[in-house]
Amino acid sequence: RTIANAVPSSNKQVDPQHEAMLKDMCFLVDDNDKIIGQATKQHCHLVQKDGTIPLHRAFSVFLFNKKGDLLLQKRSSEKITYPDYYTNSCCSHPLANHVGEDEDADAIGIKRAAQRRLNYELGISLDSIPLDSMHYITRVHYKDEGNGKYGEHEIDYVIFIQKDVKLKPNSSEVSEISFVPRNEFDEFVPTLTGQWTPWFSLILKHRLKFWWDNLDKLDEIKDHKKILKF
Ligand code: DMA
Ligand code: MN
Repeated sequence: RTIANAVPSSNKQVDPQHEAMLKDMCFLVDDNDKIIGQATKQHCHLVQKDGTIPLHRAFSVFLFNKKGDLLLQKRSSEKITYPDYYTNSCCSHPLANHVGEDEDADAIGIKRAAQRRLNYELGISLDSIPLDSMHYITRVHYKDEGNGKYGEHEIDYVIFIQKDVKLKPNSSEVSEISFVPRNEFDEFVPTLTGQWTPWFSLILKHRLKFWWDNLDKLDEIKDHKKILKF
């Protein structure tokens, strides 16, 4: 099994679009995921002199097709954080500059943000991923210092979707995609030479296969109370 080239590779200049998105406003949260403020995407990802990174709210989507194969992506080389890393289907942040993405009830704000980014990064039409097709599984708190300049420190909402959708990846975000069957996953991972994002690696190490094996009963395994700390 090889990973398919979804789009032509792009050159390595700092993309003005990615630079502009550094001004987006993310939500700062406390350890209990209560919103305590807002800060630019740049500020939220800059590793401070003392090694701290502001804790902010994020989400990770795991998109499965009807057969139960998981969509993986390779981040484009233009991404400011973790360029060229392999990772799960789609990740991003709810933003203060988008209406309603701070709404906590049923993680509806996160689902709105996930729908927006699935459309932007993977070209999935909004109507094929309605908010009620998204399963909020649980939250994960993790920190990673990245390249020492830009890293991550997030409370990450894990969202599962199982649906056959049409993909049209955005080459400034995603350079490769592949749907991987559950029974080929363990052999497939070592065939890739690049690095995996820390959040994907942690979720894989601690929970992914258990969740994947329970795709048809996600309601039984979801936990909206406890925040996992990896
Ligand atoms: C950020 O993902 C969210 C997680 C869970 C790491 P990202 O870097 O892909 O977000 P964006 O593309 O919006 O910068
Ligand atoms: Mn982040």
